[in-house]
Amino acid sequence: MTNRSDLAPAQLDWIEKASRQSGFLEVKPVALDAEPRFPAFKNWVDAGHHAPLGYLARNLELREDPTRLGTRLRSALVFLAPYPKAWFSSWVARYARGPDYHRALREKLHGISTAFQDRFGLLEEYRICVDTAPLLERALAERAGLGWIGKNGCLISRKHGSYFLIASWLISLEWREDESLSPFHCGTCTRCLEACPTDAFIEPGLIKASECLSTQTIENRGLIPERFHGHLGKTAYGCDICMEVCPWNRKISEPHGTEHLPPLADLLMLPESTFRAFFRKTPMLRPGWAGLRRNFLIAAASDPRAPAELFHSHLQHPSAVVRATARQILERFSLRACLKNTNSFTTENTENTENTEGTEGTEGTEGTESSPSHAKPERRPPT
Ligand code: B12
Ligand code: SF4
Ligand code: SF4
Repeated sequence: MTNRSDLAPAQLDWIEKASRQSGFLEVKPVALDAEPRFPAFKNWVDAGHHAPLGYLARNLELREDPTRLGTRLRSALVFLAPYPKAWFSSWVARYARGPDYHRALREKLHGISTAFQDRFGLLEEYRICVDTAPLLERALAERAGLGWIGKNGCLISRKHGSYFLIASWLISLEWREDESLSPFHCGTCTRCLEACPTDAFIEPGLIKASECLSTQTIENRGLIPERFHGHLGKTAYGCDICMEVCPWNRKISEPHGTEHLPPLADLLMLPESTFRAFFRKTPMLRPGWAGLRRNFLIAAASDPRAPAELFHSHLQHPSAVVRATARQILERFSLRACLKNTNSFTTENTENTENTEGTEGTEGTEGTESSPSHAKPERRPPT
């Protein structure tokens, strides 16, 4: 027997159908409640392992209990969205090979929410979260029964592996069913922990954010410390290594494709307008144009055939971070001679953790917690 303010079975059926039609892999409901994983998160932050992602230490009370994200929010529909397959590049993390997912998924969920309210009546309150709220999204998806949090820290589904994104629609209707948690299926496997090139795992399931290549190539706007440079020979934006080795992704894996990007050295020699045209509307602008160029420069330097001229020409780049990165590379190659004739670069302040604060907004994109420009207020119907 359902109460008037419960999410009714017919409504859930409708949501499941709408989610399939919108291309989601799966959707499941879960009651909003105090987050059992919060103490682990809090210990992680208290130990400073979140640095330099300062936004993760804010709004802790909201992460502890997501009902605080809205006075009338009672449950969440958690959606799994497949990665885009718009194009292929071995240099770019899979999730970023297409349109910006924050925008794309929010639009889809807004569409579902509007159609739901047209059909079943206005919700008292709702909120759509795609990295845009201080919400432990993996923990919420785990409680919804969509999978387990693996030793690589990612949510893994028996059916879909872990190459997906999570989007949540928090609503004011109640969901009263008990949680049906997926068992932990990692067993004795430790492949991800061993494969991580930077030893970023503090312990299974938890990483030290500053050591992760994803942080360095996406969140860091300043110089990338040289100890990471060698690892950017395999990836230039984000990192999928701890998912690529996971046996649960074996069937889903599509490691090959036709490379969409020109060779990095050619890409970096293109006029700025052409360079930008490649990445416009992708999530790859999070580190900014300069950050992206910095990443590609470092990755290009892993190829011994890359011409020194490529790095030398970047000593004149308008961005201090790009100039300093070129200098890092040239110095590493013992090509200091290339610097002799240029006095354009002296000492410039390009701190490594520049701007990693306050990007939570999508939170970090919580980027719209971290990029406040994305943090548009949710449209809430009047009560
Ligand atoms: C900050 C952040 C990052 C940071 C920090 C990552 C991290 N592991 O914490 C950086 C920039 C490094 C990052 C990288 C990536 N991210 Co990210 N990120 C986030 C963000 C914004 C917050 C995550 C967070 O709170 N981290 C802090 C940790 C401590 O909390 P947690 O992730 O919930 O971890 C839980 C487990 O560790 C568990 N736990 C505790 N103890 C133990 C012990 C054991 C044994 C186990 C198994 C688990 C466990 O409890 C913790 C608390 O809930 C979320 C969006 C969101 N709001 O949730 C996206 C999110 C987690 N990221 C996502 C993605 C896709 C990625 C990348 C794959 C991108 C890429 N290709 O480069 C990598 C994967 C790196 C990895 N192995 O985790 C997806 C994950 C989808 C999925 N299948 O899980 C999310 C959910 C975004 C989204 N909306 O889809 N990310
Ligand atoms: S994403 Fe890459 S660097 Fe980060 S923990 Fe996984 S393997 Fe390590
Ligand atoms: S590689 Fe192994 S230990 Fe790591 S997440 Fe996958 S199954 Fe779990």
